[in-house]
Amino acid sequence: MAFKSASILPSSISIYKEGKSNASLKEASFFGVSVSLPSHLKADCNYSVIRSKERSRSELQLLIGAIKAQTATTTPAIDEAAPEAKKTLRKGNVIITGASSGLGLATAKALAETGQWNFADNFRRSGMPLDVLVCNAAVYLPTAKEPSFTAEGFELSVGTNHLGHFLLARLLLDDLKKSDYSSKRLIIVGSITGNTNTLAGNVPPKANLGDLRGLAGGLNGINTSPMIDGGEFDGAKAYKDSKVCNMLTMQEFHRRCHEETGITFASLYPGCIAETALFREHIPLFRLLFPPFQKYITKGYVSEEEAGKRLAQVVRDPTLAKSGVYCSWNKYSSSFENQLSEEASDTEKARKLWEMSEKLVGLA
Ligand code: LMG
Ligand code: PMR
Repeated sequence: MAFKSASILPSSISIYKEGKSNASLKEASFFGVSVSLPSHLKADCNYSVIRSKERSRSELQLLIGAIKAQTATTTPAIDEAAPEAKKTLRKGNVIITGASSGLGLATAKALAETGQWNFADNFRRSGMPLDVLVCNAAVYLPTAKEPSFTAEGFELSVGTNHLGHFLLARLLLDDLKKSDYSSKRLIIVGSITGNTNTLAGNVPPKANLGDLRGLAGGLNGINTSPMIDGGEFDGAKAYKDSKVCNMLTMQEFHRRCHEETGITFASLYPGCIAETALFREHIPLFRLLFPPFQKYITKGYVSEEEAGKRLAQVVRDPTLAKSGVYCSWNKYSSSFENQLSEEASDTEKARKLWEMSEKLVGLA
């Protein structure tokens, strides 16, 4: 279970100081410690814990991996046979720079595969409070002909974009509960492309979770389909499906946990970030034409910087503290509570998705 949990976590976790929250994630990670784990080889590395106060020197030393490159931390097993029990009876940390690929990644992977590394535990042991969790990492594999899989055998898009977030959010919910911060939030990034009540959501292939039969079977592509609805693999659809899962999960969290915890659960579509590493797998022609298409034709284009400011608003703006909502922005950059598609607001589907997901990630 430990391994299962650890290895479907997103590829990195960055922690950085206040004052950077309006900066782009690139800048923010300058002060960050990132945790890379094996199964999201291509994931964007955007789990960020924005800290509201300066920390003590000793805490800051934890952040000593203030290194721009991708960095991994892992934790050794408890060695019960060791005589110096005090020194070894806790999980330690290792920082590996350059861990988004190559040797660094392979090392982080080897450590994680020992089954003893689990970021959530590690974070808890650091004693740092968690006030806001942003689940933003995502992969998009529009040109893949065949599915690829996480270490646990889940189709990679849904494994990364939904199951990884679901597990991380569930594991860190207790930490959020304990926080004494004035406005605790859990944010899961959604997308217009998962919402079939929009033009963008009607561009084929359309999101559709069906009766979740593929998910129920474990999305492993062996004895079951790699797609949630049980259909043939389609990378673009898998991404859109995963975004429907994100939006459903946010609402299910709201229904199950908001009243008791006071945590704000929210999702958003920050606009079409047409120039982003999310499209690294797309064909070059798409990457060339998509930005002008969005800028001059659909007018849905936003820069990474503007999108970052929007997400930062959802993290900290007191006027965006309502729970259970999906935020969007109009052409004047004013936020509003947007309407989700029928499927993305289906309460029964949300419940089933929650229950199946917790089984798959080993929480039930
Ligand atoms: C699929 O193709 C791929 O097959 C798949 O592998 C994956 O990549 C997937 O979504 C990703 O896409 C999608 C295909 C669908 O799109 C294309 O092939 C077109 C690519 C377009 C890329 C953008 C570049 C556009 C270039 C235009 C030129 C730009 C020049 C800029 C210069 C500016 C200078 C001024 O495409 C189609 O199937 C075609 C038709 C799709 C239309 C979809 C619209 C459906 C509308 C339905 C409306 C329903 C009503 C909805 C209700 C709304 C209510 C509000
Ligand atoms: Mg889309 C108002 C129209 C609109 C918006 C806001 C988006 C957003 N897109 C729109 C329309 C269209 N797109 C139309 C009419 C087409 C057919 C030409 C089209 C095509 C298209 C493709 C091929 N669009 C795409 C792709 C992708 O590969 C992107 C995708 O689906 O990624 C999953 C994409 C997107 N369009 C968007 C947004 C936001 C995306 C990126 C998805 C995301 O950021 O989550």
